[in-house]
Order: sequence, then structure tokens, then C-alpha cells
Amino acid sequence: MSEFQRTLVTAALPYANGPIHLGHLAGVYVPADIYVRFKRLHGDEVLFICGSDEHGVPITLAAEKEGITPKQLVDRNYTMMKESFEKLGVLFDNYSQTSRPIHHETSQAFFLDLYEQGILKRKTTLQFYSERAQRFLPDRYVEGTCPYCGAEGARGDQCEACGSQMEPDKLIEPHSVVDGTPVGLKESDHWFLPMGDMQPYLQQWIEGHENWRENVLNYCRGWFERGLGDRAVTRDLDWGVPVPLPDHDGKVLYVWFEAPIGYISATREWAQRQGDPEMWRRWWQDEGTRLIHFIGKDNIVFHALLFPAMLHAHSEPYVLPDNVPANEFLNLEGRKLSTSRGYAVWLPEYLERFEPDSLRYCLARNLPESRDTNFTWDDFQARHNNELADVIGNFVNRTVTFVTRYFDGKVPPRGELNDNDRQALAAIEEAAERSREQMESFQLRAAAETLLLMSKRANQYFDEEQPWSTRKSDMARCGTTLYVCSQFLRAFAGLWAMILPFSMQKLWDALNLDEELWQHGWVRGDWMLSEGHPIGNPGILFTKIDDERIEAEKKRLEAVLEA
Ligand code: B3M
Ligand code: ZN
Repeated sequence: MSEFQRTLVTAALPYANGPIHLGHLAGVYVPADIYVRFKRLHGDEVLFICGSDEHGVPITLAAEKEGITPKQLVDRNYTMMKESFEKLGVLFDNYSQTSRPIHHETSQAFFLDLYEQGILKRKTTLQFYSERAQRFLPDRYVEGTCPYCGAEGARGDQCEACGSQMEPDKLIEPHSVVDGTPVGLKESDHWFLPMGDMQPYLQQWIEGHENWRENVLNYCRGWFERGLGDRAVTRDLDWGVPVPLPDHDGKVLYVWFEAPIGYISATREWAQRQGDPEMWRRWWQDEGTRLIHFIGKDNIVFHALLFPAMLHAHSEPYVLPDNVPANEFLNLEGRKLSTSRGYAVWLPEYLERFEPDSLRYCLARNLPESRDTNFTWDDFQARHNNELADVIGNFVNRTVTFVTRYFDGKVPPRGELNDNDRQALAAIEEAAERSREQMESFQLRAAAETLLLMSKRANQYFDEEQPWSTRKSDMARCGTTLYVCSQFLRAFAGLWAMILPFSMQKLWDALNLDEELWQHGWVRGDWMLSEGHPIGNPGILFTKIDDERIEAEKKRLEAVLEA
């Protein structure tokens, strides 16, 4: 179907300054993982790359607060984040860290490549400087009075009250938001990537991707209208990747310059672990690679414009993203998430109380693909109980019970198919095909719905064929019905696996299917279970969630709001 031989999927590198929450999961990690699993189930070659983004001022400040070094802070958070991803079944081929030497080397070499080609421009800039802290402060850590509207609390880069962009020297009475002391201005030389010069190229490249999500294209067009201009790629900070040039003490690569290079470093690290250090080039420098960046909407400019500009400018031939499926935001009980106020559902806590598949499912059904969506605990409960338990779990349970009780735990003989049997089997094929198309075009939420409809159809078929009564009147008919139902089980295991890996693994095992097939493609050739194939009992896949547990979660959030 395409000229690509392999797919490289990246998920935005989360900042290592706190645990993962539902917003991150809905926006990036759950869709990315579902997509990767989908590709694998279809036998495609995929590499799934992520890692933590460990530089930047928030990390330094958080570490100072705790009285530990930034490295100690990020290492601790790294382990915690990596574990919770694994427990949710989000399985990267490599989850790396941008504070590792391999990333420092990779991003420094990237910078030097651009520098040596003479692409980067040097400019003298005015930066906020705190005498008290003896360091430069990034714009958003400085506040003052807006010269345009007079509002207090305008930030060094922008006034939220009137929306004006701020030049550092315009802000009145600037002071540090860290310690409240006044800050001054100091000259500092920096390196810039001339994005403005590259705009015609970028514009043409973006317009060649009409199939991208509308929100992504619109963001880019907005940037083009305002004009791209030069973008600084260095900063005055001490925690980060040092600028690899003489006389650049106290300067590091801008975090948004080096972080995306983290995808490359993580691939290099993975290749080294495979014992083939040069293999990363196959993924980044060979045209046969289809590169996909899963991100949240606030990262669009960096992944759809800045990083592609960098990759294009490099003297070696890098692949550019083929798609950047950015998601909008997920709200929580009708309000914006706020990590600073603690208004969020944190993944490690969720995992202590509920099953990973329930959340993967609920988010998949409610992904903010084209607009912001809303997570509520009531909806979570309803989807788990009415869809996972009552539709999927119930069908698995009734089919397995019948096959075990009346057919010796084996797929019964096929017998003669009636119209309903044929239509039911066709419904499986249609759902497989339709969900495949939806997944390929990044409509994950629609794909989940397609699978739910197929699962409802399975129950409907069971009800229509009434095997509980044909078992007494016409055992051959009853057998044919259960033959068809067994094929639904096979389809559930193969198709739902991308969204419900834990429960479908149980079903897969109960169906005595090949582990290899589960890892690398369920759809190859003849997927149906044959007569006599043994079917075991996977146990109860989804236990209903009662009101009490949901009330407790709602109370937790209310307590945050009242605090
Ligand atoms: N650290 C920002 C974010 O989580 C971020 C992404 C980096 S991707 C290279 O929104
Ligand atoms: Zn203002």
C-alpha cells in the first residue's frame, strides 16, 4: 500500500519533572502505543522510541527546592515514569534520557554540523539577568508591568492580559518569579537557526501533506502567516547540553533544539544495544522509513516546523516526518488539568487502584483527535461496565462456557452456514478492514468504535441464534453457531489486542494461539480457528467497577478544588 518498508514512531519526550497524568496519556502515549501495536499485529516492522526530556529551567528549580542535583532529580523521575509506562502496557523499544552522554554527543554533533555549514547566525541579545542568583533567567521566570495595557504580572515574553508579545527591554520593573528580587538586562551572544530563510521550503513541504490533521495544518499556516524569523538555538543556563564551541561557558543548547534530537540519540542507544551501532541510520537516513511523531498540540511548531527544518538543514540526508498526528487536550470532569494545583489523575496512583486496560480503553474511545475531550469518572465506569464487561467480557464468557460444556472445549464442526452465520463472519472481516483503514489514517478513536460495534454484533448474533435452545433441538446447528462465535473470539484477541493488551493476552493464551502470531501479525493468511481447536477459559476478563470506587475518585478531585 505504500513505498515505506518500516515505521519509526516517536512519542513526545515527557519532561522529567513529575509523574505522567491522564492528559499526557490521552494526548500522546496511549494513541502512540495503540498505533505501534496495530502496526505490529499487521506484521509491519516498527520501532517505538521515547525517553525523558531532562533539561530546562523547571528541572533546575525543582531540584534546588529539594536540595538535590538536577541529575538526581531526573534519574529518580526517569525510573518512576518508565515503570508506570510499562505497567500501562506502553512498551517502547527504548526509553532513554536526554541527560545521557550519548544524547549530549549526538546533539552537539548535530549543532556542529549546522554551525560548520555556516547555517547558524550569531547575534547579540538582551537577556534578563538576576544579580541575586548570579544567573540569566528565562523570560517566563520574569514578571513586571505591561507597557501596553498596564497590567501587573505580565511575563517577560508575553502579557497574558492583552496578549502582546514582550521585548525584554519593554517590561516595566521586571522581577524574578523565583525569589521576587529585581532583575536587570545583560548582553549575551546566541546562535540562531534562520527559520525565516527556510520558510519557503517548509511551506511547500507542509502543503505536500494534505492528509495531515486539520489542526496541525492550521497551526502551521498560522505560523507561516506571522512569518518564521530566526530562532535562537542556544540559551544562558548551566543545566543542559553545553554548546560545543570554545568561549561558550554557561551556554547550553536550547532545550527545544536538543530534545527532538533525543529521538535520534535514543535510536542510536537502541542500535548499540542490538550490537549494531550503525543500524540507527537505517531508521533515520533511509527513504524506506516512515517517521511518525505522536505529540500534543502544544508541541506542533517544534515537530512540524523546527525539527523538520533542522533535519533538512543537516548535511546528511535525514528522513522528515511523514505525519505528525497531534492531539488536542483532555479535560478532567469539565475543567482544565492543572499540574501545579494537583488537579490531575496521576498514572502511578491510577495503577494502584484500577486495571491498565480500563484506562487504555476509556481513553481510546475518547481521544481528543480533533477537539478537546472530557474525562469523567462516571464515563470511565460506564465504559468499563457497559462495554468492556457487558459486551466484550460477556461474549467471551458465554462462548467459552458453551464450548466447554457442550463441545468438550473444542471448536465445533462448522456444519452448514445460514445467512446469519455468513453475515456474522463477514462482519468480522469488514470490521478488521475498516479499523485498519481508520488506524492507517490516524482515526484511532473511530477504529475503537468499529471494534466495539463488531463486538456488539457478536452478542447480537449469539442472541439471535439462541444456542441455549438449539442445544436441545438441533445440536449440529448449535455447533455451527459456536463455530462462528469462536471466530469472534479469535477476532477479539487479534483486533482488540492493540487497545486491551493485558486482557487480550489472557484470551490469546486461552485460545492456545501462537505467541509469535501475537507479536507479529494476526492477519496473515487464514486467521480462522479450525474445527477441533482447543479453547480454554481465560477467566473473568473485566470485573465490574462499583459506585463506591468511583465516588472515592470524584471526592479526591473535589478535595483538590476546595484546597
Ligand atoms: N518535553 C514537552 C511536553 O511534554 C516536551 C516534549 C519534547 S519532545 C522532543 O509538552
Ligand atoms: Zn498587557
